[in-house]
Amino acid sequence: MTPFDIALTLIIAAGAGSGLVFIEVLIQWSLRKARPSPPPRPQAAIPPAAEPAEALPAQYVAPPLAVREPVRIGLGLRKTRENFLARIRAALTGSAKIDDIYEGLEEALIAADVGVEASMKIASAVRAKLGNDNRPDAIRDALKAEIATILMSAERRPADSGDAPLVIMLVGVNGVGKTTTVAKLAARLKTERGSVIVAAADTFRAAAIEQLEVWCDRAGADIIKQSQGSDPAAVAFDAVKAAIARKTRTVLIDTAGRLQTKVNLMEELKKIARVVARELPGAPHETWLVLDANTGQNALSQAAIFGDAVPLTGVVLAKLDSTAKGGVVVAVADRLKIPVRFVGLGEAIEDLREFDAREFVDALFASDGAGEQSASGSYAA
Ligand SMILES: Nc1nc2c(ncn2[C@@H]2O[C@H](COP(=O)(O)OP(=O)(O)O)[C@@H](O)[C@H]2O)c(=O)[nH]1
Ligand SMILES: [Mg+2]
Repeated sequence: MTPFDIALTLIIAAGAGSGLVFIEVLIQWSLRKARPSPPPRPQAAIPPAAEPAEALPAQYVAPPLAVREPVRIGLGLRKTRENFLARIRAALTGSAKIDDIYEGLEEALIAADVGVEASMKIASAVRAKLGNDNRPDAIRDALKAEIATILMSAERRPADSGDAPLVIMLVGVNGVGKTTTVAKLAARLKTERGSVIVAAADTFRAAAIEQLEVWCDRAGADIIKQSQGSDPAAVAFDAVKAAIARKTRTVLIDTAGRLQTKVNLMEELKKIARVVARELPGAPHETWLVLDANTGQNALSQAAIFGDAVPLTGVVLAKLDSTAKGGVVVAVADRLKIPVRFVGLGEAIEDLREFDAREFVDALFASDGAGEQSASGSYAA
């Protein structure tokens, strides 16, 4: 190769090289144009993009009242039923020995929070009725009848206040669902009986009074309130006085439930009852203990504490929808001998159902989903 050839080769190579570099640059450039640019790295201090401002209402607007049918007891009892029936089924199919069957039944009842005493009583009553008959259907039917008998034995006619306003006071420990129940009752009794006044007699927290105001607004009930920290008995007194003057049909008294200050609380409740009776003899016509269905057997000691202060005429079992231990209804009826008036089956204003022993037992024993249908069918909403 002559020096000229070498020089020529070098020039060609350099030219090709730079040509290649040029082509590479071109390719890179066009590729970058085609690729979407990578998303900007999120900045830690800036929260994720918010909804457009116009999508948010300027003010929270409560959904309209009664947008749907009241919940059915079968639906509310789903958790209790599933748990209870599975155990009953296991007891009835697991063993041919009669002792084992009844032991299994007792366990199923206790697990549903019927209480040891009532569970043993029910199981032995069924056994006394059936003897050695171990047909599952017969046992199931007898069990159902026995539970219904206990529930019905506690039933009582509701109080009648004549032409005067019917005064109902709700008591119970904090958080069981008193205020929610007052609101649900206000909406319901407004439709059934006419005008309602609610007394905001839980004056401990300002938020409690505000909560009740919102509910009353939605329920279409009047509210009598005073400022935070005022005397609850004075609020109740004002409410009854206003109800008499306005010829209001029903007064609902919401009360505080701080059990930490047990002595004070009980004195406060007694005073409310006393003061109300002074204004309207016979009032409060009903005093209902609100129980959280999740509480289980502790419900009975709550009943004892409140029952010592004010004579209880009924129970409202709230939050039955959120427990598998709805059998506490049976324990309450058996031990306290006071009727369950209503059950709470959810957080919405319509989620309150008048308690009906037969409907309850039917729903409890309804197999897989049938409870919802039979309950809705047998009970006008
Ligand atoms: N799931 C369910 N929650 C309920 C029911 N009743 C009340 N609650 C809830 O229980 C909580 C306490 O209720 P509240 O009425 O303020 O209790 P209070 O302290 O006794 O007045 C609230 O979050 C309610 O929404 C019910 O029947 N079912
Ligand atoms: Mg409350």
